[in-house]
Amino acid sequence: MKERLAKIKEEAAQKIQAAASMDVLNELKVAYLGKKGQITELMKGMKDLPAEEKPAFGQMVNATRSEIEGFLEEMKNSMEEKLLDAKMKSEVIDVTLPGKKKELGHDHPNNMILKQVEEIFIGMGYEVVSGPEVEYDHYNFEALNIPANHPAKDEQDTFYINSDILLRTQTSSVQIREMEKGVLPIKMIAPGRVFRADEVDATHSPSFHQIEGLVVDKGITFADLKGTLEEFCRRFFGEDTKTKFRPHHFPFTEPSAEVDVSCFKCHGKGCRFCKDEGWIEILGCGMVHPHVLEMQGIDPTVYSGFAFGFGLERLTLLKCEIDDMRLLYENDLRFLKQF
Ligand code: 2NL
Repeated sequence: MKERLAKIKEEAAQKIQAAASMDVLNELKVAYLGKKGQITELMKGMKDLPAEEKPAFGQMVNATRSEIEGFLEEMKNSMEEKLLDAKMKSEVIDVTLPGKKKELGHDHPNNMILKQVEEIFIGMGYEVVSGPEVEYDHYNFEALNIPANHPAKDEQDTFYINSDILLRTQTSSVQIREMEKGVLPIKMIAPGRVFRADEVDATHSPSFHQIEGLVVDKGITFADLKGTLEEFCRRFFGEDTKTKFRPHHFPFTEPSAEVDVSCFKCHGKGCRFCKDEGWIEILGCGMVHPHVLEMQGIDPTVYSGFAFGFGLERLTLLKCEIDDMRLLYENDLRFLKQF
């Protein structure tokens, strides 16, 4: 029996030494120490031995078992060490290799222009305020003095969610919400996305951006409106920019005007930017209609205000010399990288 155990042990030691992988090692463990392994089988034979031989036999088999366990453990450790070694070698980092360049993007042209506009108004003491894009008819139309039969309310111009809720067509709703809060004076701009049921072409898109401005305080006059917008135009288009206020009509302002700036390209001589007119139309404005103030609980005999609105894309196309609005939405890097 002693010889048999010695032989098993020797054979196990050899096979374990020669094992080429963890899998083989595990198979050997099962073959010797498993439920049907050689050592276990030997133990099972113990019941046929005379009682006095059992303890010595048991001790011998257990000793062999521990030794084989020791061989397995040792081999396992050395294998793990080798695997780790190989892994370390394969993952060596060559710190002398040139680094991978991180491509840094930049603002979208629309955002560059938005930041320029915001900067100018913040410099004049304005607050930048935002509000919901999905809006109640009340804030988008009614509170702005736009009657139910107004053409802008036509389903062909406005995206309705239901008869009461729509996608805002102007950011004026943000300013109505601000007036509704009842904290005066107000000096704010409201930039944001607006929606109109327009077909896509070089100058139209069903979703574009607007920047509206509102000032409400005691003693605000058309002179304040004019001075503010002239100053904005000079800062944005250049110091020598001239402005022209043409009478216009909006339901929410009275009086109302549209503003043209002298062409910043040809300085009024006529070129393709101004379509040979020397002037470029850029915004609409006016004194807030007394009824619009009244509807928000602001007394028009004590307070007055002016408001204005322009399209962000229009400014971007002009300032960045882009001739098709669709380019702003296609996210073609070849286009975007030019700015
Ligand atoms: C345009 C004209 C304009 C306003 C927007 C406004 C807002 C309130 C009250 C009164 Cl809360 N008016 N906004 C006023 C005049 C013109 O935008 O041509 N936009 C592209």
